[in-house]
Amino acid sequence: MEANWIRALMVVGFIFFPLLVQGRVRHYNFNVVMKKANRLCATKSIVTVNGHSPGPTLYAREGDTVLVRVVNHVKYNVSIHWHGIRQLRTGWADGPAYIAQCPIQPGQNYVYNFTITGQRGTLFWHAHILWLRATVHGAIVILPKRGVPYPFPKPDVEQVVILGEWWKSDTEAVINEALKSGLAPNVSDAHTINGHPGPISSSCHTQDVFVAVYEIK
Ligand SMILES: *[C@@H]1O[C@H](CO)[C@@H](O)[C@H](O)[C@H]1NC(C)=O
Ligand SMILES: *[C@@H]1O[C@H](CO)[C@@H](O)[C@H](O)[C@H]1NC(C)=O
Ligand SMILES: *[C@@H]1O[C@H](CO)[C@@H](O)[C@H](O)[C@H]1NC(C)=O
Ligand SMILES: [Cu+2]
Repeated sequence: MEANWIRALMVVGFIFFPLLVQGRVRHYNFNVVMKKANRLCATKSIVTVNGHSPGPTLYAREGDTVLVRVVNHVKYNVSIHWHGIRQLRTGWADGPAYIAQCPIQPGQNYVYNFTITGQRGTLFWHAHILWLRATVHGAIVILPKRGVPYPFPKPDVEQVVILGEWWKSDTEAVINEALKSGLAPNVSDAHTINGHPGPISSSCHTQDVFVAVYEIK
């Protein structure tokens, strides 16, 4: 009787222990699409992930496997780099175009498949071809394994802050002009926090302001 119990426990352990150690699989869909954006009293079309810039925040725990299916709906070749992620035997998921992979061509897709090992904190992802990273970027939040505390007191709230830049001109036109002339590319028109330059102009700043609402318990 007792032996049966032990055997049953062992079977359960063999099934669930690897799940605990290996972590979960996190699925994300990145649709690379054009989107009209209004900043600094001007509208232009930008390359985005899922219509947002910055794009979606990836959440994972240490030990999780991340699967990101990137579908390219724009006219540019695209690749995405997972900045700071250690690619252990998954070099083809790292992202730099023409270094780790051929870029994803218009109408094509690619699945990035990597496991997060031995690191936690907030990193970021960005396009790794042309100047698409100007608008194609976002955060990766890696939480400790379940049950493992932060190495500091638990914060009341957490907010991802992404510092960026905004050009009124098309950013591909900016870099192409620089490559042709051999001069430095034009400097940006504003710095941004989470994609918003702030209320620089008095009249039309509806999309220029970043707002965060917190409820402190
Ligand atoms: C797009 O990438 C493919 C390889 O994936 C390459 O053959 C092609 O020349 C690239 N197109 C442009 C416009 O760079
Ligand atoms: C991701 O990679 C793992 C390990 O190499 C493999 O077992 C799994 O089938 C891959 N998943 C997909 C969806 O490509
Ligand atoms: C770069 O700046 C110069 C000088 O202001 C301007 O004439 C040019 O149109 C700009 N280029 C782009 C691509 O916006
Ligand atoms: Cu990078």
